[in-house]
Amino acid sequence: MPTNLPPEALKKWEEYSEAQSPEEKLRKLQEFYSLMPKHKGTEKLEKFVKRRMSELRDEIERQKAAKSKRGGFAVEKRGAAQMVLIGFTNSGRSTVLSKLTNANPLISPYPFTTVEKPEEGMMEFKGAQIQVVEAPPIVPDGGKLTNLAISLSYNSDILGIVLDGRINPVDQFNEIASILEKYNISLKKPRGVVRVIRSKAAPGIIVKNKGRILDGSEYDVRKILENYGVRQAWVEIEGEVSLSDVEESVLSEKKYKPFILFVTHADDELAKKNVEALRKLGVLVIPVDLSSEVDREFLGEYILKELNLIRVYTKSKAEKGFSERALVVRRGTTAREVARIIHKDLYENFRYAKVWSKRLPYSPMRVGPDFELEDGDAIEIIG
Ligand SMILES: Nc1nc2c(ncn2[C@@H]2O[C@H](COP(=O)(O)OP(=O)(O)O)[C@@H](O)[C@H]2O)c(=O)[nH]1
Ligand SMILES: [Mg+2]
Repeated sequence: MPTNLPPEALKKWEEYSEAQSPEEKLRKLQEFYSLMPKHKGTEKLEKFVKRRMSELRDEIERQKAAKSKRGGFAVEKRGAAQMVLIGFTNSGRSTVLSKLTNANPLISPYPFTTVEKPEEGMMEFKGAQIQVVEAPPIVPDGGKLTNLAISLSYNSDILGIVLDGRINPVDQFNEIASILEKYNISLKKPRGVVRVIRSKAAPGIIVKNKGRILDGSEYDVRKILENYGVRQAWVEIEGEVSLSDVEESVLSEKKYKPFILFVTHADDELAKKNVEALRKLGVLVIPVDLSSEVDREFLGEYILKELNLIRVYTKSKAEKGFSERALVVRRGTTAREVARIIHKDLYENFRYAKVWSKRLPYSPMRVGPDFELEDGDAIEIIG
């Protein structure tokens, strides 16, 4: 563990953490590698460094290739969260995208229509927006398209897995899950989760412990992250986790992704049976057919909940009503943190806040800086 690293190695690690381009990151990491002691206690770190170096090399290569071709495939995130639609060709990804958003993707019976550039759109629902991106199709044998779909998936917040209801979708689902697993994307929710959300908006390393740390304290968690060069982040702990899980969350490339299943051709008789079979897996299944609508409100709320996000409506003294657009923040965000997001002055001069909410005995209720907000709360900050 980097705790016992010599100071010059630690310094290099910091430089690596702060480096912006993959080229610079690779250079710093190579220097770090030559400075770090190599023994039993640093095995995990050594393995990580090697893997990371090879990933960075790949990334540099990919960037070069993309530049020479034009464009590239990263889709910049917008809205409260990004859902990437993946599935085999012709499964109905474009159809789902057009049901959820205002996007007008090319829908065609010919395989491999969506290849050039990912189509995207915004799904609007009460107060918030979720970005929906259609990935290129997954091809069972792998290859360029699959790699693009995987890298989009890896960077997404949640996956929408699109299955053709007529062709045994349980098999399709298992096949997709095992392909994802090969690329370090796991669909299985672990018993405990440590989520490190790095953000310049975090005033330091803020630990939100909703679970239990089995072999240490929140202080230990902060120390470990500091040692890995994390300075500003929200750290969410759910379920039972150990300090080694905390370390893993920074070192490991494996990522858990929540997902939703969209089953197309749902008005087909066979598909109806298949939808029931998928529901038995205990996951959210949204049936889709050409003639009915998808309930965006329900879907949007489900996604926010899955991602631990809440909508908060704000109001300033000058305004009569609350904002139509919600501020989407992490669950457990406090009144004072909301003030910080709105304006530095509000944060510094925070006196108290008024909160309107159905869950309170009366509204508005006067609350202090540490009051934790819930989905749908409305708040006015008094400075
Ligand atoms: N009847 C019916 N046709 C569908 C459904 N979903 C997709 N399709 C058709 O299947 C073909 C491929 O759909 P598309 O959305 O382009 O698939 P993609 O390749 O995954 O993007 C198109 O001809 C669609 O009209 C559905 O739920 N019902
Ligand atoms: Mg398509």
